[in-house]
Amino acid sequence: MTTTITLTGAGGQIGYALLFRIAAGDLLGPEEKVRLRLLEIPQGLGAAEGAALELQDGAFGLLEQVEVTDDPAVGFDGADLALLVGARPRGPGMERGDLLAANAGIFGPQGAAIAAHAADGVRVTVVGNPANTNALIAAASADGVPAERFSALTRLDENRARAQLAQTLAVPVDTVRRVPIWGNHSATQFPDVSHATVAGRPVTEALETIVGDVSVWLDETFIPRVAKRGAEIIAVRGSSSVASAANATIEHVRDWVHGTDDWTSAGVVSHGEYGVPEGLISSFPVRAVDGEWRIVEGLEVSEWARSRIDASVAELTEEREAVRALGML
Ligand code: NAX
Repeated sequence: MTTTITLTGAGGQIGYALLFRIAAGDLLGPEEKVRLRLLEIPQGLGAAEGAALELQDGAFGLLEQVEVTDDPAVGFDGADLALLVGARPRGPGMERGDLLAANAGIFGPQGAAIAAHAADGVRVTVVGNPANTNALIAAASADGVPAERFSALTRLDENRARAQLAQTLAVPVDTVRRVPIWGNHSATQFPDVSHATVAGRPVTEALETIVGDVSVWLDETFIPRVAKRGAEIIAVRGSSSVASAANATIEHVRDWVHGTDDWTSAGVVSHGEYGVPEGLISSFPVRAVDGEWRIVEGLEVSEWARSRIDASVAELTEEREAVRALGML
């Protein structure tokens, strides 16, 4: 079988890190052939074409075809999976409203092109920021494609949270499980350790002997560290997260397609779960079953967690209102 994958922003940094892993089979496994459609804006075509030449030189057995285009109708043609990575970054002096409007101008038409040209079962992952609201705009513009087929990346935040816990507890990262991200992929996000386990034991219990007052550590150290990790990477590296973002994107899409054996996090459409207003694309604890994200329901939410979730969801509501006020939703 061959899967058609459309990558927007293919000439950018994350695009470059993603392409070779997809071609090597990291996304869909060693049996599934892939056809890549690289969608860019005219200024990014050269970089995408260069990446396509390098893909050719990789002589990847799974890679059937690579097409580079700046036409969304061609780019999304027959797409089974769409990875929307290209976005407008915040420029100097740009207000939040300007950023939302600029991105609505990208994700609205892309949503419409997906509805018109992609394969029937298309699944869309939005990485480009502001990821949750961009996903909302794309979904709203994709007539006839269920909103459940759109999701926003918060897996990088979850991976950062699990890695911080593993480092603090001095344990292998894969023993730390169930650390969902709630809300927006932004500084208001809530990485939640309430139900997390380390080698089967509650993380909060394991933390007590190491950090002392766990709630103070969570509020003052852990949550800010995870929420501001992107800024930390920029400060240290001189450039934003790239390979870790590509890795999280691979894990997100692979899990969506192949299923999960435990919880993970993704920005998915709310049907009112946990009091999140219907229609928002908010991050939740999720499982992937039969190619669909399923929100993990029935979890106990403490008053403290509730206030954290509410604050991030309030920001998502404001973003939706701002886009509506611009007449773009
Ligand atoms: P780059 O600036 O390196 O690349 C972006 C590429 O997108 C450029 O080549 C540009 O020409 C292209 N592009 C812009 N508008 C386009 C359009 N309408 N159609 C197709 N292509 C278009 O950024 P990069 O470092 O690759 O980051 C990409 C996006 O990921 C940014 O919005 C960034 O903020 C976001 N991130 C999201 C993360 C997440 O966890 N959700 C984490 C990493 C990253 O910060």
